Amino acid sequence: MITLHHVPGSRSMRVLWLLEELGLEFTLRNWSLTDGGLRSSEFRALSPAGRVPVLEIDNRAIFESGAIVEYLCETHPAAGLAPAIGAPERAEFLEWVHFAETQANIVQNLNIQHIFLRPESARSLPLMKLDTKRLALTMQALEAQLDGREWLIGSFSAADCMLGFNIDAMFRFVRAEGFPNITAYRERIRSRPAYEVALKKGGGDSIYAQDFYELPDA
Ligand SMILES: N[C@@H](CCC(=O)N[C@@H](CS)C(=O)NCC(=O)O)C(=O)O
Repeated sequence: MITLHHVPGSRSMRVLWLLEELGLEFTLRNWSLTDGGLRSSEFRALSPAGRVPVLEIDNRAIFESGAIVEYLCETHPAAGLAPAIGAPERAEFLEWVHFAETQANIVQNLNIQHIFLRPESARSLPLMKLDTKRLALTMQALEAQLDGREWLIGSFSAADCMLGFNIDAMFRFVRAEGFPNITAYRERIRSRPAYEVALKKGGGDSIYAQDFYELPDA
């Protein structure tokens, strides 16, 4: 019995998508970012920092999306969604699994500044500018990695589930012009049946009310 603790549209989408790619049966338990549930003792017993995702599997609960993704790949090697431990290609796979989280943290800062912080006077324009530049740098790195590749490490892997989650959000803060490889990659992701099923099961409303968030005037 596998249970994914999930918030629609959050990093738990990575795990939801991977579970679908692996064809595993699981139960979804939905939580909210705003009703205090993630701070409850019940949830903190599963995730000490009160964050999703958490995956209950094999008689334990695993937190941190990257750890869950690596664990699922290691315990389902026949699916071929990660190079084997010790294989030469493994390092590149791990780089992109963890790069995805570096990038997601920058996106999260921008979400806080542009969307969640109220009143608007509480925002920091220097931080917003800095994080927009840092996000653009990660996108340049991604654009270069995808040059001549359909997927991050060549063939589809769980690193794509980690990073694919970021794409919709990154284009809210940095315009897509100049990133043709990422734009085409997004289309390839959207055309994966498992991704489509994952979105249907766990998508929910987006936090974004606008297609694009300009930096406020200085
Ligand atoms: N590095 C963690 C980050 C998890 C994380 O920050 N999740 C967000 C949702 S995307 C969350 O649960 N936020 C709740 C909070 O900060 O209170 C991972 O990849 O699992």
